[in-house]
Amino acid sequence: MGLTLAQKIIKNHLVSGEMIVGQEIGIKIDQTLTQDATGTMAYLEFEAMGVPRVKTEKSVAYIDHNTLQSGFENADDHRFIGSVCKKHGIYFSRPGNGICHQVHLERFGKPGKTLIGSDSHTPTGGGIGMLAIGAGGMDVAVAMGGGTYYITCPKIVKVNLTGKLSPWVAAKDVILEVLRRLSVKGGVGKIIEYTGEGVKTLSVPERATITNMGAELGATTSIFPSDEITLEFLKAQQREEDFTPLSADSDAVYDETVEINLSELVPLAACPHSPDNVKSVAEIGEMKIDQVCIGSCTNSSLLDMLKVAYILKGKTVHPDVSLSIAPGSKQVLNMLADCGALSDMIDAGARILESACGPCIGMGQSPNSGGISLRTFNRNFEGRSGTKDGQIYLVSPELAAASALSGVLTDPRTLGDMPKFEIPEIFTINDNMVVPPASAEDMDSVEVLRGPNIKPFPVSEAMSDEITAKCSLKVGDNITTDHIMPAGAKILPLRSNIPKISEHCFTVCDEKFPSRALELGKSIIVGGLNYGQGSSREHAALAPLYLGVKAVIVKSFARIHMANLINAGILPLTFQDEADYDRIDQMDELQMCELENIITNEDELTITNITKGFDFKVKVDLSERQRAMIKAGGLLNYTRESSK
Ligand code: MIC
Ligand code: SF4
Repeated sequence: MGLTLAQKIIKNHLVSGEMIVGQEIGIKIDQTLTQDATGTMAYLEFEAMGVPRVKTEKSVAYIDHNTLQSGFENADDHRFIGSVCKKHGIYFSRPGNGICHQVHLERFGKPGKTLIGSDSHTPTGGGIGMLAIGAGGMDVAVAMGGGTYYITCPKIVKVNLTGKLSPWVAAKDVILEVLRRLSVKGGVGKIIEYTGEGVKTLSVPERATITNMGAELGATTSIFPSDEITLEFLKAQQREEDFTPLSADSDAVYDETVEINLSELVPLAACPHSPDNVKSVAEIGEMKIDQVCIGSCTNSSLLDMLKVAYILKGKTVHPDVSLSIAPGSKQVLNMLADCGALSDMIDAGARILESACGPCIGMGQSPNSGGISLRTFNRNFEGRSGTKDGQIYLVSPELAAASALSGVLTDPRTLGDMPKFEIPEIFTINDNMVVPPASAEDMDSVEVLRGPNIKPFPVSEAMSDEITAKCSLKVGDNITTDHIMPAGAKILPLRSNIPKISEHCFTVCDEKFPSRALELGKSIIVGGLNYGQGSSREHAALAPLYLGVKAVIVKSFARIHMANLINAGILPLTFQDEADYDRIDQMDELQMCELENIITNEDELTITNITKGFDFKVKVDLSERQRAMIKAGGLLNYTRESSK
């Protein structure tokens, strides 16, 4: 039986387990990436492991999220990360060099290699045929130390692309269509593999837009074959030697198939407040807009920007619209400047932002009250923009630029003939903002610089045999990590200070949660389906840990967040019968006994609701390794214990 492309890469990197769907497998990791908002924790964890130099083929640390620097905190973090990198063998991409996923695709990613990154959009690398997976910072730290990365062996979904995109219909519309069909939980436990004749019509940046936003499906990752288009891209990046042709076997067997005829797609938008709330522009109808933001790791490539500049050239942004543009990397910005496209954008009235995440993570450019904002980003969760009642629509750069001129949601197909946009024969290469690490001889003399913003991470205790605690919070379906641990300009600078950032935990849902949880001392959270979707931020587990949360009982979990809970030593449980969710209220007292035995040997656990006087069952859906981690009180304790 033939293998799919993802299966081939997994097989080449398999360290433990068997490739059987649903079983835990361990894979060897070739490359890692971190970004600054998750990076400080990841490097503190790496330091705690005591490995002198990273053991990966390439590890890169990017500074792209916390670049506002409105106090000393971000700058402290940048300095800390820069010095750790120098000492321990990690390449350091300085602020201004660009968004991690865009730069990694341009300069470091390699077809057929494995990459894990402490950011959920790491699957961008799937655009050049990498097996690129988002993970918690602790997992990335372990991989840097040469440790194995564990995942549940996923199902493989084939997305068969046929036809060719019509003029002004974009790669963004492809992934929005996939999201419309599969939903934000449709990819959980799955890898999305793109195949078919239509693949050849898509450039690498277009493929990367699609794999990037596969994160919104909850998928483990997404991947395209590595073919002549990949070669052309790598050649233009002067990295021809990194190319390997890769594709699925012709007799590969997939678990599911989705058919998409590119020729039939139309411009789409994800409406507030979920990336799967997708409608066509025609369905939404004429809608006045207040803001347009173009950029983010989903849509900030040179090709995207050239299309935007072409649409804006010689025109003026509508007087009622604020347009901001953040090119994804220094390479993109430089090339836009050199060819005059940047000037076309500035001339039209665009507000040019630094090559960084910026508005995508609420770092500036929050819309006006109730404002309608079209963004080329990948997430439109409630409040993420920094304006609680902001109405965020996710769209393609083409649609965004056309609408910025007209002031209303505009179908870009009304723009007339579309010229051919192609990647250049050669990109401008200058890696002068990537600082290489010190040599093995010099590394000992490098001093790690820690400012007052860098606080140690919370220590978790070994699991106790009984948990009797109140439900400090009950939440509904599709709770995102932006609900659990909000980001934005005010909170992001606290990422290296767990006690401080915990004061904001879940405040989007309930302002009193942090004080209530602290007062209770220990507690349990109850939630619905797809709990913890979205980002990889382990702060969404570390803050609850600091606030005394011992267990989370939900209808289902998102992949990365569940792994982060286990890494933090918090017990993740799922309802056997979802109807029991309705029988529990916030502040009910719940009791779990004989945990030592049950977590070691059993697949289910009976919990007593002491307040209401009934028992209910939950699933203990954990691998042997995860059970050992929970008992030890998290990954760091487990690693320490197993290395004794
Ligand atoms: C995001 O897009 O939500 C982030 C900010 O990039 C996160 C990482 C973080 O919270 O630092 C992600 O996607 O993992
Ligand atoms: Fe940055 Fe936004 Fe991409 Fe996250 S989704 S890495 S915040 S650009």
